[in-house]
Amino acid sequence: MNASQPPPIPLRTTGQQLHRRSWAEPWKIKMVEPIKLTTAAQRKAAMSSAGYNTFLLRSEDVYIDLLTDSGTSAMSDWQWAGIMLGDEAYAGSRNFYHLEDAVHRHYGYRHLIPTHQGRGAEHILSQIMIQPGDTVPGNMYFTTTRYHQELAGAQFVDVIIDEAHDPASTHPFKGDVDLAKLERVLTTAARVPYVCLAATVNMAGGQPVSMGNIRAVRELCARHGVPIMLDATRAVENAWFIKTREPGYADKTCAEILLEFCSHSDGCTMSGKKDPLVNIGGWLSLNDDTLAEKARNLVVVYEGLHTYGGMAGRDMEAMARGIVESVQDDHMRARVGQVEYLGELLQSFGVPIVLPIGGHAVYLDARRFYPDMPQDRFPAQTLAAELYLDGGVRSMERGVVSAGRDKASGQHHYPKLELVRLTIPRRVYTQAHMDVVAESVVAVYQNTEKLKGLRMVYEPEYLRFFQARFEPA
Ligand code: P71
Repeated sequence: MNASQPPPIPLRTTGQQLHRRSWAEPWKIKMVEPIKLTTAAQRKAAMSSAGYNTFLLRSEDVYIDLLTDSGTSAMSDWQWAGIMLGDEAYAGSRNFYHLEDAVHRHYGYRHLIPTHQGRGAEHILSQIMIQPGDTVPGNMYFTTTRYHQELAGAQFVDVIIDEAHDPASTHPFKGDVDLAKLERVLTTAARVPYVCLAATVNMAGGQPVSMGNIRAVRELCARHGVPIMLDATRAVENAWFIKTREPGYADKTCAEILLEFCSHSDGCTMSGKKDPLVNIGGWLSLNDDTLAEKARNLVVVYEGLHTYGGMAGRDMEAMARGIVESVQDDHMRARVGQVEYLGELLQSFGVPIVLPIGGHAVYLDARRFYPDMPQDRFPAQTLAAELYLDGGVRSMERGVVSAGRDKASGQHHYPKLELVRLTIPRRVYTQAHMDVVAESVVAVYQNTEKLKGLRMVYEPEYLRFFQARFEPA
């Protein structure tokens, strides 16, 4: 809690101390969306017909949906008002220029190429920068990011610090790059087209990168003449962690920190569905004129004209306004604060979670829920299914199923982290929802005995976690 927290009040009746929160969400609710409560029998039937994969559930069968924070945010009245001001011209929509202005002002990059979502930007970036045989170092992989790099012919090499792979390490910046690992890649690889730096790091548990680290990465890369491309999907959440954890930044605003952070990179890919508070959209930003020209050429093939890139004018307006709202300190305090609330509640019940608590999600350590379950019985997939069966809470597997198979050997990648992500949509759920989630997780944690895990009965060729099907082992 911050320094302006009021002192505790002794309660007259019991003498207990009432600790006062110094803040709540900086908004009130104007419109509600009803959600359905289900019975245990209904959930059992739904889980079975979804092949024990939470991606295959119908959202109407879900009570509290923590599958993802991607595209699930609630927009503000100001954003909805902007929707009505969409200029749906094919070319040169005014909303594109509003978006360009917001990106320039808050992220600082010179060129904006809109895309339908983050992976659209990853695709364009990978195609214009990567040549077959290249190596792309990054601070842990993200599924779609790595996939597009590999599709363009590159090999991905993880250069994140070791602490990131240890769910119990409380390193405040587990997203940091290990400079020695990076230097090794830069000096030995045939060609490195760019370093891919994500902030925060989703697969590590929503963990941030420090300003000190990106500065050092910048210096190292500059010596080797290698550019840095940021995955800025949750860079504002990253800025909040810098503000609250890194010496020297407490008095700076998120907006100031974000600009400084991005200034150490040469461009970014962005999934607008996260930090920027919209349901769909994304962009690619570049500082280099020649590269931007290439990207503008390619975007018309896959996404749309370079002034809409797959988005409607109204979508671009909502995102331009979402960006402005997302960099407000009050917003970030409540956003990251809610994730912290759930995480601390779970910790107080002894539930094994990834520490420190991340920016967009609380990650359950599935290995410690089922210590005797082999990884090829899919402990995290099992835990996600159990959580749904218990209380209708939908979560996401982030373990061996997500990691996929090694191209050469055909074997599963066995990641050290076998996690279930409870991802909090922005401005959507109340504290009572978080309490119910915690109760459900605790119930599942106390009832792990008879579980034998799952067997994969259908495995799709690409990004298998989305559509794979399972049966109880
Ligand atoms: C998330 C997502 C959405 C998702 C994507 C793939 C599998 C499961 C869920 C998307 C990200 C992301 C980062 C750091 C790029 C993308 C792709 N995350 N970078 O966490 O987190 O963006 O979905 O807009 O194409 O649930 P896109």
